[in-house]
Amino acid sequence: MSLGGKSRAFALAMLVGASLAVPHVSFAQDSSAPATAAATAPNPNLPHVVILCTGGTIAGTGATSTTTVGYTAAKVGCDTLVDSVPELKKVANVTGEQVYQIASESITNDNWLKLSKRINELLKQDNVDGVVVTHGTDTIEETAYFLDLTVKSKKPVVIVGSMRPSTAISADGPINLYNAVIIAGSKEAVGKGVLVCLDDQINAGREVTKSNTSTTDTFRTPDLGFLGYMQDNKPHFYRTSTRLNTADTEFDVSNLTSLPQVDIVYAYGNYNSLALDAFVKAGAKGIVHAGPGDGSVGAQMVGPLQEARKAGVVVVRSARVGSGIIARNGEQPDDKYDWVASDNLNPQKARILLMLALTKTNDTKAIQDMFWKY
Ligand code: DAS
Repeated sequence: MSLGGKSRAFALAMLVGASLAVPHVSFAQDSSAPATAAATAPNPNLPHVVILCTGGTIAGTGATSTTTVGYTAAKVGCDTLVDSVPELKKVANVTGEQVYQIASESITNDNWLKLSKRINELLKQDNVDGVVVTHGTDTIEETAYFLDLTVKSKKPVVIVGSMRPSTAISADGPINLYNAVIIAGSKEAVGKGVLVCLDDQINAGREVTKSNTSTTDTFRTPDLGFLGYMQDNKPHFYRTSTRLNTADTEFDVSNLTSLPQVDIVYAYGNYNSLALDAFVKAGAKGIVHAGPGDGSVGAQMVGPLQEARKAGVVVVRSARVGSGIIARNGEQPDDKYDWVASDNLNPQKARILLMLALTKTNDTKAIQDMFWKY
């Protein structure tokens, strides 16, 4: 571990301790207050980036500097997290807000609505150039797609996390946060949709998925690849997503206090309709079927899914395989059964789009069109 790294981990440990005593003055702990420039006079030559903290490993602490699993996520507060990377102040005027403090496997629809509404409030402010969201890695891909569909601005929104806790040797959080702030304040990232950047790789929020339980390069975009690199303090883009996002989407959550219930039925050999029947009985408005192969459906499940459709539940066929297009009328006669094909969205992302689609319509032709456009 380099001396710099050792001193950083030590500094963070000190900050974690100190932050309990002295609340940092330049961070709006109350996320309803307008973001103001940091306590020190803002540098007019630097962008103003607001860091919204939500928890996760990037805010996690371990018992020792070599603890990289079995640590506690969502422990370090936003101001301490930001203070532990003093280099941020060289690239942006940063202000931070603690929106919530959770391990992201526990995220809820209410968390998503609160975060999207806060980002939309901030990006309406002329003095805010971009937003970074620090987040647990487990559901970054879902939050990223939810925000890609509901943030009504072309300004950059970059979601960042880490695979090692903040107290670990070679913690990846500080460099990931530093890179995310640079991207969020950059002109190059404007209009590219919500982005996810860990391990120097810039991915599209719509396409990225967590592909490994523990490695720092876990975020991948299957088949299509990431959009570009972070290198030497600059984003280098080589492509952009072709799908509608952010300001070009039809979804508006500003007046929503809840989202329609959509559940995922995971398919496997010898499965049955117990889970599906329970979801429908509990009031699910949509079901995503995570089938093997090209979104295949076991013969024993076709009837129960048809019954769910007849009861008014919208059925979307996705696939558990992780990449590729779910062909409409491929493995199943979607036209005949009035089902929807998820295009290349994995089940957890298809659920996000179906939830938002159901805030607009129950019409399956209109919903299928949304799966082709977003
Ligand atoms: N439990 C994980 C989460 O909060 C920790 C992490 O990887 O961020 O998503």
